[in-house]
Amino acid sequence: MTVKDYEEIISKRMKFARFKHSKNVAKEAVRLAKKYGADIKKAEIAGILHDATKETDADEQMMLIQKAGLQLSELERSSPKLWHAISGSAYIQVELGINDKEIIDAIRYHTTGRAEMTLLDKVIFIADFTSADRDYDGVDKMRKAADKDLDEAVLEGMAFTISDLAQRKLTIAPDTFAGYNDMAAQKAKHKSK
Ligand code: DGI
Ligand code: FE
Ligand code: FE
Repeated sequence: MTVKDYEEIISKRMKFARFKHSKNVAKEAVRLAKKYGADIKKAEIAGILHDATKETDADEQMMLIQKAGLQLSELERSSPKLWHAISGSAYIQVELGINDKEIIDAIRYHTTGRAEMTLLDKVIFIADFTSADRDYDGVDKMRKAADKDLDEAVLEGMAFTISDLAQRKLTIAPDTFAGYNDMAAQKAKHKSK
């Protein structure tokens, strides 16, 4: 299947605004992949598909997760915002027959991040923060960071998410903390050299 095929498939699963967002993330992911040497084709595919199940019924998401042999932790179950990343990674395997682990993981961890993120994980994580449709306080700072240093941008994005969630007294997934700690520890190591 081509990226055009994927576009057509997901356009039927979501409203136009999210479809635009998905196309913008794919475009930004390709730009970042070129800049940082990630696989351009995989970046485009993971970008277009990253929110494939964001507007999918909870029941269907749970079915996809089960079909892919995945399990939600207690905390993930109680955080609906996290479901689409997991069910999205399930959907592309179960319904689209994608078996590329790098693409599957980039979608699985696009919301939380994780420890030891791959280059593709980072490209998708940041493309979601800096895509053309994003317009939050600090988006210019994130875009500048993304152009300068991908790792620094990932750390900045994770710090932003954690502060925001803590401010709102929401649960924070272990993968989110693991990603933050991993990137912060790497930065500390480089600094002390
Ligand atoms: O799907 P998008 O809107 O494009 O972006 P996303 O997949 O990064 O989702 C962002 C939402 O997910 C935002 O409302 C914050 C939330 N989120 C991110 N990390 C965590 C989280 N929510 C919880 N409960 N825990 C997390 O660790
Ligand atoms: Fe998302
Ligand atoms: Fe997104």
